[in-house]
Amino acid sequence: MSYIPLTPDLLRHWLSQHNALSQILGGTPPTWRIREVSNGNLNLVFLVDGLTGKLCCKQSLPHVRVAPEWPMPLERALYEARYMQTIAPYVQGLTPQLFYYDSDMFLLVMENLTPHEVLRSALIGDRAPEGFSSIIGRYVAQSVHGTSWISQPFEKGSQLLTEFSGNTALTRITVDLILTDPYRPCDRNPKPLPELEADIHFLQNDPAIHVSVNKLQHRFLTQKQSLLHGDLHTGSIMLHHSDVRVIDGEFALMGPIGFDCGLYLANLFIHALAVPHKAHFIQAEISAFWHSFASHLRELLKQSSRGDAWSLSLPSIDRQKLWDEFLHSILQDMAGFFGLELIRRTIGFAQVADYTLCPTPKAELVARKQAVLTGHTLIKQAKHLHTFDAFLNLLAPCFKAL
Ligand code: SR1
Ligand code: MG
Repeated sequence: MSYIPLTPDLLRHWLSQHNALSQILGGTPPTWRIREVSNGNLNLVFLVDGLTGKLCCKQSLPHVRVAPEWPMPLERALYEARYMQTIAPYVQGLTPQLFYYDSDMFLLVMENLTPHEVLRSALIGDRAPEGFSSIIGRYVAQSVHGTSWISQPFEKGSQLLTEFSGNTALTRITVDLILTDPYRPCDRNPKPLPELEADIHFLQNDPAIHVSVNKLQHRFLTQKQSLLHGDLHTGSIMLHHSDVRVIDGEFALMGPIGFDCGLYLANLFIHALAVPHKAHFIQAEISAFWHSFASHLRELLKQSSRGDAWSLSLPSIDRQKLWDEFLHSILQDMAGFFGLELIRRTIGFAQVADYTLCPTPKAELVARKQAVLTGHTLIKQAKHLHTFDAFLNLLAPCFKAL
């Protein structure tokens, strides 16, 4: 079949032509229950239930789903498939299984995660269990270590650069929406609450913040440390009790490790700003993420010796110093990208549903102002951070006020 955006009936026909997938579903095609459940910004998503099994089908559209006037190449599905295949050996069980990729239809067929729910919805509905962030910390450590120059010969890293450097359409979204638009007047930025206009004017006219944002742009584009998920927010994670899965790797690219960390933590933090009584819960998740990430990464570094970076053996004290410096630079990147994500989710094109939890317009304004102020502080202070506690201290004024 050549590319056509799917409907439930077209998908039923397509699935009926693919034996292995039809067998997973069981029964006959007319008995399959197919529901469109698209709710992200970009793609079509269908859930299919059969007699004996179920599937999830995700297809690229030739435009942004929520903004049909914004054209978007279809190849993002290919990069998502590649990302899933590349990291699967390192993150055992923390992603859905990919069953099939159709390069003509730009269609992924994968494990249907039920009764899992999207972490952002679970947080909003107050159903997220404690401790999920330790698992995300492990996921990030395993995926970035496995695809780094430290754990594998440089030829493999070069191959990853080749395989993912073409993901320019989605990287362009990140460059514009996260790293640029909030800091300049731009038609894509939605009209802000009037009370936020002064804060935004300041962000768009402060040379000191522009210097720091410029440096983060440069790090994002030049520090090809590992294969990143590239859009690791609470909408890119599904869970059911302790079964946590990372989904939606279509923004994958080689980049600075702190980018995945910063995006994830900023989205958690916004939830605490919107729902102040959950501040302690969120603060514990933020700490759990970092401690899990850092300890798993150290453990993996201890085991690895196959990379062309760090290939020479060192006395233990020098090796520890090398790891400390590595984690330290990840922490600084994490803080900077955390600040950028806080700001773009608050005043940029793709905002987050967590703010709808604020009980009054006044409460929402306070939450948004705190996000902008904290983002501003983090972007400027990131380079001066030496410990995770110092990072937490920059968030502390908000946590204390909540
Ligand atoms: C036009 S896409 C907007 C946002 O949605 C995705 O989930 C990414 O976060 C992107 O920045
Ligand atoms: Mg997504």
